[in-house]
Amino acid sequence: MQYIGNCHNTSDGVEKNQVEIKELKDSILRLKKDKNATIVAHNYQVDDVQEIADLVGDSLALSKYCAQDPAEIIVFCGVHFMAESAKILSPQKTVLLPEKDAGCPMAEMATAEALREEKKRYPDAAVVCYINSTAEVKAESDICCTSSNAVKVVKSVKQKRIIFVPDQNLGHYVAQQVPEKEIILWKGFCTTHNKIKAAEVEKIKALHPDALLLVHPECKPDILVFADFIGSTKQIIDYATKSSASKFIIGTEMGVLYKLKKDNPDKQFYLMAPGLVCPNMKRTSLQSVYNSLKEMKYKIELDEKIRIKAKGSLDRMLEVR
Ligand code: CIZ
Ligand code: SF4
Repeated sequence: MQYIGNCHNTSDGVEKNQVEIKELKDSILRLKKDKNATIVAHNYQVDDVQEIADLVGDSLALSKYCAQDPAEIIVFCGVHFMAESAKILSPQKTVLLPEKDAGCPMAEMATAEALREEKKRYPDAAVVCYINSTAEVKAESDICCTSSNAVKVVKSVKQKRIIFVPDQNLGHYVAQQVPEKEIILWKGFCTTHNKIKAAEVEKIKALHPDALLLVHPECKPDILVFADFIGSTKQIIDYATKSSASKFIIGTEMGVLYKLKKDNPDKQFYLMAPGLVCPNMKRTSLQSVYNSLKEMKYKIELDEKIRIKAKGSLDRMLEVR
């Protein structure tokens, strides 16, 4: 979120002043109450959207929360695969994605058809899919994982050979942690984390030599080597919050800075590189959340056969301890 004077340059490109923002937030909260809805926001959402959410977290925590929450309408502020995961776990609920085109390029790098071809090439392999994947790809997979539990999930699979889809960087990181498995990497990547260059990391480390570097495993291997800690958004937030250190360089999408700073007002946080901004995550604005609730858009719909198979992948992941 950029601040221009006392105006917010919202992601819908319309500048709003503090009074208008407060009014919009109040209208959203009124509408939410009238409609018996819940609003959840991913850690990468803009600050204002995180502020009005009932829960802010990672995709899995949000989907689990939606499944146990009594509200019949879920406004999922995030990207498409996340709202889809909520719908997979809560088919009876209306799940709304405020911005129709908020997709995840990484999830779109794997299609069910291409995965079926890969499975034919490696008939003895199990398929582990990162949660950043479409419902169709989840349905074609044996088990799902997140960036928090990918190592545990891969270790839990009985097959020695594993097709890991779609993130090659997370897959590479997991392969290093679980050398007893043969991991076949898909060629997908996150267009935001993948573009960070080692020279940028060296530069910020030189500027803050006493800061700990916390990095997301969607970054490339030549970036992960610099890290003091590698983890998901939740793990990065928890690590910085519990740590006795006071300065941190954050190697994931800038949205996490909101919670990090809010929960740790006495600590210093620096973004690892200016490019750590996901344009799809930044599409959702207060205005789009309002429009979503008012006009009940955009509804996530899933083919029931695919949903049940995709749920199998998620359920098997939830059983891994
Ligand atoms: O699972 C999520 O929410 C994603 C995409 C990232 C993370 O590390 O939390
Ligand atoms: Fe997809 Fe990367 Fe954006 Fe996450 S940060 S939604 S993986 S493009």
